Amino acid sequence: MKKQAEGLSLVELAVVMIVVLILAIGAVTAFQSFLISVKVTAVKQALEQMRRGIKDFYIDQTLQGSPRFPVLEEVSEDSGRSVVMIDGNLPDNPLDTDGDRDNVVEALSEPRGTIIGTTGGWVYRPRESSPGARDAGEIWANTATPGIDENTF
Ligand SMILES: [Ca+2]
Ligand SMILES: [Ca+2]
Repeated sequence: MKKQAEGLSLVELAVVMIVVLILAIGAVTAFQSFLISVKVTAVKQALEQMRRGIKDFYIDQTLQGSPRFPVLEEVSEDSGRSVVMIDGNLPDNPLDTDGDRDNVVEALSEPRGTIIGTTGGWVYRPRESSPGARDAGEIWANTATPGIDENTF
């Protein structure tokens, strides 16, 4: 009896290609969620550093006898350096998608987590939103990626 020709039939080849395709899609999806988790971690670290810097600024001012939170221009890096960061570099919001990822906009009476405008970056509240609110010095992400909601961090 003659042995069947070696190699894959068209149907077998198609099955192999489908399996490879499914594996590739799985790898891309896993890589994308890895990238997102890196960005989420970076947002949390940036917020932690900025919040610590703002708090330290307030403590410093208090020790000098005139307690106050930094104004927007002192938090922002636009005038050269951010006074709340040791190295003067305000961190980027990695989930900001425009060219300027460390821009800061000012919150007035908006509740914490509110997205203000369309420039992304961060939202900073230099003064209390209402008398006695005790929310001055808050900072949050000015972006709300679906499924992440980093503005609530
Ligand atoms: Ca920066
Ligand atoms: Ca921006």
